[in-house]
Amino acid sequence: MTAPTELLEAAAAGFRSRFNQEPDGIWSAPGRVNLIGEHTDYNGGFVLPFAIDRRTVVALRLRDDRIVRVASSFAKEAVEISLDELIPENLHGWSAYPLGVAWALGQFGADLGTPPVANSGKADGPSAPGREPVGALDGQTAEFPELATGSGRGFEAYIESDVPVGAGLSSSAAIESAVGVALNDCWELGFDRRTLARVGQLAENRVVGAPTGIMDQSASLLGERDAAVFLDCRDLASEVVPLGFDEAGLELLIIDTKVDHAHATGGYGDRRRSCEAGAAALGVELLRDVSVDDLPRAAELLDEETFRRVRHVVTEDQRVLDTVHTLREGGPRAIGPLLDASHVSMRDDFEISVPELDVAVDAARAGGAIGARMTGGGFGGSAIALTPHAQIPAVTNAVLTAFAERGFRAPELFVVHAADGARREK
Ligand code: GAF
Repeated sequence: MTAPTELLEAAAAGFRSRFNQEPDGIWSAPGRVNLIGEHTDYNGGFVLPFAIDRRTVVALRLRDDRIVRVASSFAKEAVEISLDELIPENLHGWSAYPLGVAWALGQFGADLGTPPVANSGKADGPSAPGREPVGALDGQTAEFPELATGSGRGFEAYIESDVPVGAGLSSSAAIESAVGVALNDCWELGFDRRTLARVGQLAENRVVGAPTGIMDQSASLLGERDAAVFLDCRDLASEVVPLGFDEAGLELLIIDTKVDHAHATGGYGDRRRSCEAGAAALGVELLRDVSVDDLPRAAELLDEETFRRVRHVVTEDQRVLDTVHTLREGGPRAIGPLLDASHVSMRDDFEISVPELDVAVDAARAGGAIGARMTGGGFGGSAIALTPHAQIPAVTNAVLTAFAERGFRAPELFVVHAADGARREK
């Protein structure tokens, strides 16, 4: 982990060297880890992620014309585009994340000064010349904001980050959230954090092309130190739930399996479609509306595979509620069995685990973790192990040994702490 001041200085220095100017300001947003509640967000259910102490930093300056230039420490070339050409079809590669957010802000009401185009006339979102109305994402019932104004001014941005890429810790949501708060300030849009989360989700869905839910951006924007974000993904109501890991002598260990995963292709979208098919067959809009008591009836109505997908989502929603209750009533040492049960459900019912994740979870438990599960969208990425401080060396050793025995690529293990969400730094 890079010290925050070093990251800020690196972003400012990177900005100066690329653009020969001082930035107007510096903003940052964290990655996230999900404690529990997987593949429940796009089903309108519950999640319990937290923002982590790994951040993405954006140095940004408004220009007097309509040119946008973005650069970063992880790409050789700066990308340049005019606000007039800012449409999803023109955005590719890493710059699709920051530029997608600028586009999505326009879809949510920022007047980017783009020329008027025919309005599609849909009534379920804000409407203004120059943008398509945004439909409700994932059946979210949160209100749309008032129309915002924007300056229509171009900008230059330089991005630096110490959120690991590909580890399932939402490096993409960290970019989206950091750019979202930066442009919200500079363009004086006045959007609240929930709206900025939806802006990030829209960029991810329509520009990057990953059919993901609202969890990652919400954690990055709403996180608080030493606490998790308990989010109802239907109405976006959230509560901060203290974790109490420190007081209980616990650490959250990340086990990055180094197995690549991508949500724009493959299994993530398939699982989403299974959930939608299950909901339709059960006559509900979202699986959130199915309870554990409804499962026997669901078993009669659904084919075997769809039933297992539905059972994961329904029981996972309940596990999130149980985890929040347990954290409040019994403390974090009591949530181990819920984490373990979540992993089994993802492995056997939702089938999104991979051998490396299963080995990581089993070895961590054998080494002394009090609960472990894969985290994030699955098919690779990281597992988490809730571990007594004194057991960290034993758990680390157990995981490294188990991976070596199976001939897996060596994983990376590190501890994360719950941190504050996106903010202006300077
Ligand atoms: C990924 C997605 F981006 C989230 O929206 C969520 O669905 C998660 O996978 C699974 O819980 O991180």
